[in-house]
Amino acid sequence: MVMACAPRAKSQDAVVEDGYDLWLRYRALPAGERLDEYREALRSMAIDTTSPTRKIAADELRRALGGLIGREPELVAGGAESRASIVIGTPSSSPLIAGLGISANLERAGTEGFVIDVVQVIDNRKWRLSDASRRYIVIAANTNIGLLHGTFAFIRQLQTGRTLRKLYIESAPRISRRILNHWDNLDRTVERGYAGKSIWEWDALPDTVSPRIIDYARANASIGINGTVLTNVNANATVLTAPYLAKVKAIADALRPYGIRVYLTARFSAPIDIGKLATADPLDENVRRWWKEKSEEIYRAIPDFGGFLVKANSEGQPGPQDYHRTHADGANMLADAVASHEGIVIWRAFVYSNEVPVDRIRQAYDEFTPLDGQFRPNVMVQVKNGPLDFQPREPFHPLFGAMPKTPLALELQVTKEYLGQDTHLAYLAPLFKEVLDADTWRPGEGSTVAKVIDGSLDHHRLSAIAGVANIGSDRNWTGSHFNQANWYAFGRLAWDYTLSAGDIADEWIRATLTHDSTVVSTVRSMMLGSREALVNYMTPLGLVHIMGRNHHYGPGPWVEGGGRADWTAVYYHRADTLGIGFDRTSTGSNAVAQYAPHVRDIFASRATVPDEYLLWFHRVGWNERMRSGRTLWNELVYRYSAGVDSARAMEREWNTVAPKVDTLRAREIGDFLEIQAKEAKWWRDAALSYFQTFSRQPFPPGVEPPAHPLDFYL
Ligand code: GCW
Repeated sequence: MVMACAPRAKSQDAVVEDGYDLWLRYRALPAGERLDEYREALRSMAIDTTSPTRKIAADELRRALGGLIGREPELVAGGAESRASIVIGTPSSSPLIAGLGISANLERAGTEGFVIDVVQVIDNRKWRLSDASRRYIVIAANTNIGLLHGTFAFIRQLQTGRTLRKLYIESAPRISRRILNHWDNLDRTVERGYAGKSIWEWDALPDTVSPRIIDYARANASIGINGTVLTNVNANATVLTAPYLAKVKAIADALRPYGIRVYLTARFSAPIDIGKLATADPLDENVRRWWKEKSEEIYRAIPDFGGFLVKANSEGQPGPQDYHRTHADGANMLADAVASHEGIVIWRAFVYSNEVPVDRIRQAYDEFTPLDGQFRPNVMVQVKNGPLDFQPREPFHPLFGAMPKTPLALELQVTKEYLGQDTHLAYLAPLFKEVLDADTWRPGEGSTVAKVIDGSLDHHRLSAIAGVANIGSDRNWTGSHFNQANWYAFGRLAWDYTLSAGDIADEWIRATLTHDSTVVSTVRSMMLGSREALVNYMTPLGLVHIMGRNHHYGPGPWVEGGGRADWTAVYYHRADTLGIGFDRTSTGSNAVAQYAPHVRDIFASRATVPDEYLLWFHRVGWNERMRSGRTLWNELVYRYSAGVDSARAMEREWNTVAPKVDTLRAREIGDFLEIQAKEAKWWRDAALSYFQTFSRQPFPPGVEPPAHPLDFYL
C-alpha cells in the first residue's frame, strides 16, 4: 500500500536513494569534459586477483567505474599488463610495477599506504608523462591492503571530479591503529546508539554473516579504518566464552580481507564471571594464567586479534582497584597475556571515583600521571578528547601533555551523545580538528595532540585513534544522512589529520549527495557552521553538561540531586544570583594547573582565556564585560540567539537546494533540519529562562523572548 504521505519520486530519481550506499554511491557523473576524460583514460585494468584483497579491489573498481562513468573496465589478462590503462599491483604481483623503479616511493607508503601515478613506460623505464600517447594509471603498494586503500583513493579522485592528467598521490597513514569503538551489547542494544540495533547479529552468527558486515567493511576500508572493537566498554564477559568467540571469529574472518582487525572489550571480572575463579586480582597467579589461556584460545581462532579495550574502575565497572592494585597492574597483566601474539591492551583513562570529589574533571590526570612509565610496551592509554565527557566543546584533555612515557590513544565520539544524537546536524570534523591541532606545549611549542597520538613527539612505536561508532541497523546506517559524514570524517582524519574539515566535507558531499556545485557549496557551508551553531544554542561560552539527565538530548540546566553531584547540571554551571561558571583557577579547583605553564596561564587569566572556554575555567559575574563589550548576561542571550538563528538559516538554506537532491533523502534531511531549528529554540528558551532566575535581568531590547514560562520546560 502506498501511504498518502509517501514522497513522489522526482523524474531524475532512477532508484530510491535511502542512504544505504553511503559515500560508495557511484551514481553516474554529470556529462562534460571530465567524464569524457575518464571514459577515454579508463578502459581496462590489469590486476592479479588471486588474493582475496586484490579481488575486492578489482570488484570495487569495476563497480565504481560501472556506476560513475557507465562502463566497467575490461580485465586484461596476466602477462599483458602493458596493454591496460589501469595497472594495480605490488612489486611481487605485478612485473610492470616491479620494473617501474618506484621503490623509494613505495618505501614511504609502508604497509598500508600506496602510490598512484600516471606513467608512461618505454623499454621498461619510467617517464613522466608529457605529450605521451600511451599512459597508464598505476596504483602500487607494498601490500594487498595498501592496494585496496589506493584503489579507494583513486575512486575518490573520480567521485570528486579531479583530473587524472597530473595525478600523483603518495599516501601513508599517520596513525597506525584507526579503530572504531562499538558500544554494542550482546542483546543488540547499543549504548548511546541512535541508529537502530547493533549490526552484529549474534544469534545468526557464526553460521550467517550478514551482507551488511561486508558493506561495513567496504565503507571502513574506503576511509582507512583498520580496527573495530565489537563490544561495549561497559563489558559483558560472555563474549569471551567459546560460543561467542566462534561468532567473533566469523566476523574477524569477514573483515580480514578488508584490512580490519577485531578487538574485544575485556570485563575485568571475567575470571570470576565466566572462569569460576574466586578473584580477579591481577597479581594472582591463577588469574594471570586464566587470562593467558583465554588469550591463547582467542589467538588460535583469530591469529591477528588486535587486543583488549578495557574500562576499569569507572562508573561501576570492576577493575584492579577492587583489589587495591593500580591501573598499571591491571593493564600489564592483560598485556602479558597477549604480548607473544603482538596483541595490545588499550586501557581507558575515563575514570572517576565513586566518591564525588572536588572537581571530577581533575581525576583522570590525578590517577594516571603517577603511572607514566609503569605500563608494559604493549599498553596504550586511551584518553577522551576532553577531560569531562564528549561535550559539544571542551578544552583538550590535559593528559595529552602529561604522559610522555606512555603511548596515548585519542578517543573521539562519533555518535553524538551530547550533540543532538540522530536528529541535529553537527558536522564533527571541526571538533576533531580542534583537539588534534591543540598545542599541549609539553615539552614546548608545537607539541600538538596530533603529534602526541601519532607517536612522533615521544617516539612511540604504537599509535592509535578511536571513534565511538554511530553505526547501527538503520537502513542509512547512522540514524541520519548527515551523521554519515562524521563516520567518514573520523576515518579520513585518522588516516591524515592534516586534511581540512572543508575538504573532507566537500569529498563527502560529492560522493554521497550530488555534484551540483550550488548544492555542494551550500551544504558545505551548512556543515562547517553546524557544530558552532549547536555549541551556541546548547552550551555557549564554555558551559557543559546541562543536558537532560541520562538521555543527554534536550536542555536540563536545572538538573540537580540524585545519586551523584557530578552527574547533575548545577554541579557544572554553578549559577547563582552573582554569576555563573566553574572556577578552575588557583582560587577554585585549580584544574587549570594540569596544563603546561604556557597553556595554564592563557586559560587561567580572564584577560586571555578564549571566550569559548570562559565558564569552563572561570566564575563570572552577570554584569562583567565581555570582549564584545556586552555584559555576560547579554552575551549569553546573544550567543543562544545566534545559535537559533544559525539553525533556522540551515533549514532555509537546505530548502533552497533540496529540489536538486533525490526525493527521499531530501525530505528526510529537511525534516530533521526543521526539528533542529525548533529544538534550538527549545534549548535557548529553556536555558535562558532558567538562567534568568539567577541573573534577574531582562532580555536586551529586540531579542525574541522565550515562548513559554520556565515551568513549561522543567
Ligand atoms: O559518555 C559517557 C556515557 C556512558 C559511557 C561512558 C564511557 C560507555 O554517558 O554511556 O559508557 O561515557 O565513556 O565509558
